[in-house]
Amino acid sequence: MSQKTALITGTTGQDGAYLAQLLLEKGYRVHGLKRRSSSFNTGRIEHIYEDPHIEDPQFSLHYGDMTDSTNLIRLVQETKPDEIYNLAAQSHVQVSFETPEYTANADGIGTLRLLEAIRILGMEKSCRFYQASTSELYGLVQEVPQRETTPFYPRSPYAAAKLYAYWIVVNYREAYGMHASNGILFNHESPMRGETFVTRKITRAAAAIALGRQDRLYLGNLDARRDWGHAREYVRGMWMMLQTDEPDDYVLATGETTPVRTFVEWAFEDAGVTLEWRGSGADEKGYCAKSGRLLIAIDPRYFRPTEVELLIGDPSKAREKLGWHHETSPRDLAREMVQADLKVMQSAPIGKGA
Ligand code: NDP
Ligand code: GDR
Repeated sequence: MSQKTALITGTTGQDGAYLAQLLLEKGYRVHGLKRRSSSFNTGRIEHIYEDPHIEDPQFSLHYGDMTDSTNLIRLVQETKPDEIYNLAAQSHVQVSFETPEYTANADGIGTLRLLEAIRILGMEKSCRFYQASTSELYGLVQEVPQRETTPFYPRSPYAAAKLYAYWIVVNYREAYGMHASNGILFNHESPMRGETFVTRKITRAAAAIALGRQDRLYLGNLDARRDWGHAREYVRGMWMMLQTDEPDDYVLATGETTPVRTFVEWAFEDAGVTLEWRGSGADEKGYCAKSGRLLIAIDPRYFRPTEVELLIGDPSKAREKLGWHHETSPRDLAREMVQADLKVMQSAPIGKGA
């Protein structure tokens, strides 16, 4: 069997890094799209980076951007992928309220640009397509647990952009017979998670506070509930979706939901810091250490104009049709992330995060 070639957009992100590694292990030739940045943005893929000067490198990076269709057409033409994984996105929900037009452009129209590149090049039948869709599509609760048939109700510019991307993928599948699939993935985290997403913000702060390197952690809505799984297991599901005879849309989730508040408690317990609850609801003052020092405070700036209060996914379809299942529980995920941050923190300075 000839070697398969994959193109990953968003390869410098959390999922892109795990997916590139998985595909290299499976013997793929992997091309990754990276953005031009004024400082290095390849920290997550350093361990799989290959010097482009070596003969026949298996992993190559190319400059590009989801807002530039000329670039995307050329990239698809040059790399001739058997599989495209579209993971690139402005992926921060709160930031999407600040940059709604850019988010729509990169996350929504960017997906269309990539699908059109495939079509313009006549690759509809030879190139399979994975779209990084999201549980944020469910937004305001319509049904619990959420599954492939649950109605969407986006609650942010990010989710609205991803809604367009979801439907344009379905449309290109139906209109042009493309093998194009949406993975509706619930939150997935790891030690490589971006530092401004809530889990990583918490595990980094728990580690830093335990080591005496940070005084206080400011958070927003502690009552939101999320279905948190491990990113390494979710990228395996992405690959599985492109190996099926027929394209389709699948939920990947653990089926367990946890309040942000509980994740805080787990992380600080794992870092060896004792918390005591002070006040609740409107009187909420946060958590303090036994000494009485306030360690966690609520900052309204982290509340979103419209919130997604409850996510819990039903991954039955992926289990039955793909044989996919999660392994890491949210509790174990928190432990792994805290341990990793304690290790990093002992050898590197801490930066400031949103
Ligand atoms: P990250 O934010 O870690 O990574 C996003 C990637 O997209 C980065 O490589 C980033 O580049 C790149 N990117 C952003 N904007 C552009 C652009 N305009 N052109 C090209 N590249 C761009 O996200 P994750 O890895 O966590 O998520 C991967 C995908 O899955 C995203 O589409 C996200 O919306 C979606 N998703 C994520 C979930 C999760 O829980 N992690 C759940 C469901 C969906 P740079 O490194 O330079 O910033
Ligand atoms: P989310 O992830 O919005 O679900 O999107 P995030 O970790 O940002 O927020 C989860 C929940 O925590 C609450 N929260 C805070 N969030 C952040 N970032 N910072 C805080 O200080 C804070 N305090 C409380 C939020 O209000 C929210 O309810 C992620 C992204 O990866 C998306 O790209 C992806 O599509 C979805 O997951 C599924």
